[in-house]
Amino acid sequence: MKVERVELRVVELPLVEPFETSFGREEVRPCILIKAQGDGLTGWGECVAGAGPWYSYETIETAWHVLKDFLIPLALGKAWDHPEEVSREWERVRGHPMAKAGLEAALWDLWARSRGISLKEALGGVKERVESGISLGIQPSVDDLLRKVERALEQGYRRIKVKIKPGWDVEVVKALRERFGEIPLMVDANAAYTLDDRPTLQALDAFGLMMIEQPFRYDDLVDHARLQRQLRTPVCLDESVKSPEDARQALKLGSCRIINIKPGRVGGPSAARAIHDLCVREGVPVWCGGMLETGIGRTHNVALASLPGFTLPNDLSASRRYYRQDLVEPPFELHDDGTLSVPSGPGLGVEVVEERVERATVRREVFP
Ligand code: OSB
Ligand code: MG
Repeated sequence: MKVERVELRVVELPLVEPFETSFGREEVRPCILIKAQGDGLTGWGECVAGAGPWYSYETIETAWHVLKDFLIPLALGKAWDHPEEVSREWERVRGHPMAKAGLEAALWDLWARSRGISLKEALGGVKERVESGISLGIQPSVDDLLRKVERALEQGYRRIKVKIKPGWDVEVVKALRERFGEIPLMVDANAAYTLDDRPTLQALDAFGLMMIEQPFRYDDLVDHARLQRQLRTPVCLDESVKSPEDARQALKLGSCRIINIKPGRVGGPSAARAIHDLCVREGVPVWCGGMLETGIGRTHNVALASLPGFTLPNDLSASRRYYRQDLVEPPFELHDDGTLSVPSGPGLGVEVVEERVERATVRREVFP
């Protein structure tokens, strides 16, 4: 195959409700969409870098720069047989996993379509449905959160994740346990704590949580290892694992017992699959995280989550939980059993509605 044309766009979609974490609050989700064309086919990818360097150092601007000036030139016009060959060319570009992941995803879609197979098949997925969990942001009050959780449980979500930060943690979890009993519950700190906060984390340890996600710094492995030795609750790493190599080191150090795999954070579908394979070998459960993706990124994530090692519920919720109108048809709907279907048509297996993409576009450039 050969990529002959790449189109980059920044799109902005209003969220159905603001999403607040320990690092900030989002009301509109901007992202870069990548459309790669070659051999008469089109592939789509989504780059999850945000407006500011809060979750990671990458932003829309840095990702646009790295895509435009380095990654796209290395991909255009070269013959290749598999997307991994192209992404290997990018290894000399240090860091910038979100920029790489968006373009690599488009190449996987293109490649799967060229073979007439679904992304699920292309990646080696086995599941027809993936388990859906919901990630609930920090709310104005505990009562607001209780209402949100009640609604999510009614809808059938298989696990509830709540964002925490100092001052919004033990009391919140206590209220949830009192109200809802032993529901599958976990917390995500987005790196808001330090070793000095161990009393708080020890207190959380008493609530039988499925896991505590990323309590410490976005780049820490050592303090997490120390914490994990002192907790019964599994630590799950998100921000700290930016590559298969980070995952290897984290497991070696005992920094976590679970990994949240986000293709965007780790450099793309190939790296995500490599971390999955490593975790399966090591007996470490994984699940697929999310970055409030539009239907394009979500479809890639759903296909990844169909791999056999994704044994825990994912941050893959129904389209309507994020956006009034998704960019793909059909949108993702939650089945009564709390799962989403994995599309089975060629490539993404859903239709990208270009007219909606066009309406949401605030910037566009075509290469060459
Ligand atoms: O830490 O998992 C996170 C969204 C944006 C940035 C970071 C995170 C999240 C989520 C939402 O938790 C997951 C989703 O897409 O449903
Ligand atoms: Mg997280």
